[in-house]
Amino acid sequence: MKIGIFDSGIGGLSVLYEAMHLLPHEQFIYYADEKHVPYGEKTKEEIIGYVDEIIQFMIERDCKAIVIACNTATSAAVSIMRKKYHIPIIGMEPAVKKAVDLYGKQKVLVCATPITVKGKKMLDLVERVDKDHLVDLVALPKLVRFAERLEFESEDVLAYLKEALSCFDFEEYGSLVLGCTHFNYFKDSFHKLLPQVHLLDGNLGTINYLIKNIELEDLESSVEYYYSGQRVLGKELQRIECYLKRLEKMKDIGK
Ligand code: DGN
Repeated sequence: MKIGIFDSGIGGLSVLYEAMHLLPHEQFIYYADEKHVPYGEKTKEEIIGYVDEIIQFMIERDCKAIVIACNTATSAAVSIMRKKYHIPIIGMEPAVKKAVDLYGKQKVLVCATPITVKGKKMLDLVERVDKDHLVDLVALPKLVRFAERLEFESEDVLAYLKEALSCFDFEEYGSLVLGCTHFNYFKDSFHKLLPQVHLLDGNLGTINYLIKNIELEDLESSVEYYYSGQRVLGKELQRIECYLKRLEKMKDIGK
């Protein structure tokens, strides 16, 4: 059987990337809901509808477990989907606890989409782990659009980040949590602005949690890609290759 991984767009490829390394004998379906990206600008009800459709799609294609590789969709829909379906549904958990545990002598900056930043899931998580009031939250909605048009290193990206983070005194921060899977493509820009800060994402934790919840198989590794239900083939696969190469380049930055 397969493992389904999905996101509103290509952010979740960073989770697939991690999964392919940790699970070299599994078969994957990756689904980018390109028709509805960015989820961060949709209503909760709309997101629940999209997520439900994708999970049904994956179950029909023999998935034994599903990873919602999107913090926004996790925040809006994971608990409802877990009640509805009886296979493991794994959500994203921003690495806030890890940041506080490892670097909690200094402040922690958590970046995500507006829905994630304001969502109950995030606020509960911060309340649970941030005993010393070290955690600050900031929404960076434009990064998702930059990533979707393969714009990673432009002056505009850096200018946007500078402006959006201008109210924070970088000297006070020891870590920055990437609370949106699309943000993994911009580790070099974050690192340029905050060179002394450790960058953390929730991908490893998510895949480790997946591993605990599935029966592992010994299959020939493969990935099928879909854009909102349409199989991605031929030339379009090259775009995905570009994204995966970019992730390879980012993997050790800010560790
Ligand atoms: N990649 C998604 C996340 O982790 O929140 C964001 C997607 C979006 O559409 N805003």
